[in-house]
Amino acid sequence: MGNEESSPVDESVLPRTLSGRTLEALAEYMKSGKASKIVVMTGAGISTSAGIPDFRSPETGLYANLARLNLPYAEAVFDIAYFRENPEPFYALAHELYPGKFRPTITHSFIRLLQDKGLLLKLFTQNIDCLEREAGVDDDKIIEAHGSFARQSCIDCNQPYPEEEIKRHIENKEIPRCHHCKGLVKPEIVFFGEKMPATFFQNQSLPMQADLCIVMGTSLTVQPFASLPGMTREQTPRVLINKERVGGIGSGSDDVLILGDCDEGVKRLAEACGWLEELEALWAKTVPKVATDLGKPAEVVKKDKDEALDDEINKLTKEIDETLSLSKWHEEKVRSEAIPASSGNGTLNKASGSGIAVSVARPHENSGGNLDHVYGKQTTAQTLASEGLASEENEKQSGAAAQEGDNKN
Ligand code: CNA
Repeated sequence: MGNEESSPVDESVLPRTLSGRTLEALAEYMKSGKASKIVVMTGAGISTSAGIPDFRSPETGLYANLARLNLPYAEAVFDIAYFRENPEPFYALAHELYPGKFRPTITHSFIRLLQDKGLLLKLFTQNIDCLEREAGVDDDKIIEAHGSFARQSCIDCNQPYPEEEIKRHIENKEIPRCHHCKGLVKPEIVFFGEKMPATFFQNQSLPMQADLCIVMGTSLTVQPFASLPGMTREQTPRVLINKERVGGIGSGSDDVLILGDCDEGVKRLAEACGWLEELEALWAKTVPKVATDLGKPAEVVKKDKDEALDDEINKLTKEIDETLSLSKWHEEKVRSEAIPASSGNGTLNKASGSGIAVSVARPHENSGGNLDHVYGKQTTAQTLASEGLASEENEKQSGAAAQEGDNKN
């Protein structure tokens, strides 16, 4: 298993597999054909340049905006109990984020390139935006650890719901209902109170088979996803392409750090491998279609990232504002049921329909717009502690330890 010590490996320690802990040595290894089973692990950072806001950060303020809109707590948008009572806010958000509105980044195309070269063993992503799929990564290569918009089903009878129909409903801002039992339909994004997909647990030990592990655009703070790089074998090279050092990567004998913007990082790596032209050609194919399947013009990729984020926040704020003014009574109802006045510490204990009790100890009303579940740190990793995973307290500790590790370096 990979070494999870957080201090950087001593210079005197020789790499076991690579000829050096540099981008050039990594490229040499990749070109040699020895890296034929690559696992890639990604997070929100690979989609920020596509214009998808990092919902949690104070800079974008998206969740601060949600909180301002009188949701009982910002996380309610992704809370299954709240959704049952009031699905409109989620669908307002889905209208903004539904796949087809954003162009994959060159980093997504890099993953596609690995697949085309027959080198991709599996992509583990925490993202729900489906941009890997839009870049052409095959369904059977992707593990969406926190679910995604790729599938949808009834929350009561679990019947799958047709994609074309949900697209139409989302575009028309209507709430889809199950054809079988009239229950609510929702995309299979993992909400508070829901289990992670079984495919995650079925593939969790796959990194042990890998001969290269590439981690990109994630803070590696959400468990159990954050443990995946540690599942690799000791001698397996691991590369981190990220703005900051995370998850103790850099402590192993064959860890390579490519710190900075991930689009730039993958371009440098592709160039060193002699693949840059192919990569750029693949990315060029991802230019948005002139018309979407819905017959409306696709949103053109914004020239300026800040402009794109502002637009998203403003649009979403307006949508949800409208929605909430229509359903105020719902909110009051859920507020009174979900947060009893006597709860004092803001702790919300939920039990999902699947019978898995999830404890989310979080001062919702003081969340500062921090949506920690699918979209943030110290989530329900926590949630995910279901499946016999660590207790929430333990999760917090491991998150804090990872953070501490980062701070040390
Ligand atoms: P995170 O905790 O926000 O961490 C993102 C990491 O990426 C940080 O270490 C950043 O420094 C780094 N980063 C940001 N931009 C770049 C960039 N351009 N180049 C290189 N590095 C960059 O996000 P995680 O994914 O680790 O957190 C887990 C949550 C966030 C998951 O549950 C996701 O579902 C959720 N999320 C997903 C999306 C999406 O689907 N696009 C968007 C926002 C949040």
